[in-house]
Amino acid sequence: MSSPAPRTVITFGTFDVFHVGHLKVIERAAALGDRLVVGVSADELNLRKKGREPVFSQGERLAIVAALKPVDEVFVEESLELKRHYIQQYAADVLVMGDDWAGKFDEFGDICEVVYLARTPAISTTALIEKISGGS
Ligand code: C2G
Repeated sequence: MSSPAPRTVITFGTFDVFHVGHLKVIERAAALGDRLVVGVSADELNLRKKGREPVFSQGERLAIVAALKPVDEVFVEESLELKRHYIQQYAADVLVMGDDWAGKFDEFGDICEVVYLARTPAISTTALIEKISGGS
């Protein structure tokens, strides 16, 4: 008897100034399948989207995410518009995002399951940067 095909989960993020909220979403995403693939957004994409460079470069952010136990594979997310392509390229069965993105990726429900997980409260890269730089 053949065993069922492994279930691939994909998630995306910047993961800048890596914190426990990032860890939790990655752990919970991994628990939804057998293999976790993470798209780490490119420096260029961040600059375009947020108007500032990330604190850590894409090479550093990729290395941190790739070293996590629940992560099987990482790649650079070059554009937000390429989500469908990445889901297909990595043959993902499930797309997981934090619920700050709720509803935004429902269109991919035709090719995979789309799951939004509750964000970890009271922690964000922006708040950390402000705290570290003495802002609050
Ligand atoms: N996250 C979380 N809890 C927090 C902070 C972040 O669960 N307190 C989750 C986000 O919801 C997201 C992941 O951690 O699923 C990565 O967060 P960001 O690095 O802020 O990613 P973002 O810049 O929103 O992603 O295609 C999406 C892009 O790559 C951008």
